[in-house]
Formats: sequence, structure tokens, C-alpha cells
Amino acid sequence: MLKALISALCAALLAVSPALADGDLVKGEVVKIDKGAGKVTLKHGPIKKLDMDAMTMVFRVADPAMLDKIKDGDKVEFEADRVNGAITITKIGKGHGH
Ligand SMILES: [Cu+2]
Repeated sequence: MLKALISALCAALLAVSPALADGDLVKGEVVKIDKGAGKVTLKHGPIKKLDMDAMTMVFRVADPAMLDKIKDGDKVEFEADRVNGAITITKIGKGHGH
């Protein structure tokens, strides 16, 4: 019961976040999800703030629960940052198709 309530709250929060700052969002496509390891492989476009060109690579995610709303082959938009030296996804959601 409590768990269901927390899930509902998280879903509500996540539903709001994609509308925020569009500036640092990077477009990508999900190649493979490894929820157990808290990692996701993405084919991504250029990430200006990390000085990275388009490529396919593995990212850590800040919270494995972020992987619940995406699946292999999804077009996504995400934000990545360096956290303790590892490039980490801090925000991810379905793309808007633009
Ligand atoms: Cu990369």
C-alpha cells in the first residue's frame, strides 16, 4: 500500500519535470537497460557541457527507478553530469519527437 503510494507520487513528480528547462536536454535512443547495475546504454547526440560528440555509451543513472519508465528502443531526452567522476544521468524522459 505504502509502496503503491510512493510509486504514484514519483510518477506525479516525473510527469512534471520534463516541462522544466529544455536547455541542457540531450536527445538519445535507448539501446540497453541494466536496472540491476543502475546503468543504461544510450545512443546519444552531442553533449555540449561535457564536451562529448554523438556516440553510443553506457551511463550510470542517479536513481535506478528512473529506468522504470523507459525501455529498449525508446527515443529519450536526458540530462547528464559528472557525479564523483562518473558521467551520470540526472534526468531522463521520453522524447517529444522533435
Ligand atoms: Cu558519450
